[in-house]
Amino acid sequence: MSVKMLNCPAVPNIPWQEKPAVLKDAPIWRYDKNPIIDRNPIENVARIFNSAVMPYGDKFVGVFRGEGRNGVSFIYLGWSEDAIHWEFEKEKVNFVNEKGEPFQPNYAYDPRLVKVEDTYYIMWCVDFYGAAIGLAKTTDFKTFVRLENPFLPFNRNAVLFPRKINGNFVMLSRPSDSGHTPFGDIFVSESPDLTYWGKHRHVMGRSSEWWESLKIGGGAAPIETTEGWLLFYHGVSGTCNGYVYSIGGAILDIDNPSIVKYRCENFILTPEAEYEERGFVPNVTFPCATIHDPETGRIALYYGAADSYVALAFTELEPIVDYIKAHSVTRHDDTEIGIR
Ligand code: BMA
Repeated sequence: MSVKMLNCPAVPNIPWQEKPAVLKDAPIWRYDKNPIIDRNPIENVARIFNSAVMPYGDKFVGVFRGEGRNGVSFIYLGWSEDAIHWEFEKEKVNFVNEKGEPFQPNYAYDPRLVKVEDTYYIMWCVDFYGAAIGLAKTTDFKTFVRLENPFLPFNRNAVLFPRKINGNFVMLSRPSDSGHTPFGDIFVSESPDLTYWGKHRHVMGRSSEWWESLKIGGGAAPIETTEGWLLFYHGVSGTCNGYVYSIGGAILDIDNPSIVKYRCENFILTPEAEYEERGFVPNVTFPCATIHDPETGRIALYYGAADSYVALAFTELEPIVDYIKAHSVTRHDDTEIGIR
């Protein structure tokens, strides 16, 4: 392998399925038993989607967006032996503040889960007098301590990098409005302590490519590679029949992630399967996590499908990086440092 993953543990039990021979030019392929999480997965939870998972010891853990029968989303914890079949805890995650007192959000959706050093961080969309970013930490998946909300409303799609860069925590986010946000670019911010955030930089904007011409947002936690940070993100087009959410790929500079080195002009996955095209919100593929193995270069990408299911797709490091580079189109907005 000429491209390598850096600073991530081996995951010998990564879920995997070989690329079907019929698939010629697609860099990524769906698990043939998708969706992996069906409707009504927990009592009083109608749908689980847009959720994040990661290895934990020799098992897997996940934070899941469970939308209740009352239409409100909270985060549920799940455990798995194989990262495909999941057992969920019946009660939603109960957060506390730093004094140990209950501090439950009014709602919580689209969680991401990222380990930095010895701590696991969850970031999600919280009600902070409007949609904004919630942040919490855990070391044992029993106690979840909420930290300061990092950004002012309105904001969504926060994704922490899995290690500090130049001594600071680094987080992607997508400033938004209070509704369904018909615009949006990805920004990056830094913090020495996860309380005070600054050095805000523009990473990349919606592009002239139709599939991501309306808005974009960070997806899975970036994977550190010898080519830069590999980012799977979502891109949205506004059709006459509503939004369509596809998955894109980009590679960010390792020391200055506001600089986009490569950005794939093609989507790498777009709603095609029935469970992506049909559901509570049709035509949504929404990436939130990867499990990846540096030994084999295998990547398992977890995405929400049609706001109804969790689905799984596979790719490999070298072919996906080659594909992104071969189809890369960057603009000045992408490659500049991102401050004006
Ligand atoms: C976005 C978010 C996602 C959702 C998507 C499509 O605004 O709320 O959770 O998947 O819309 O409905």
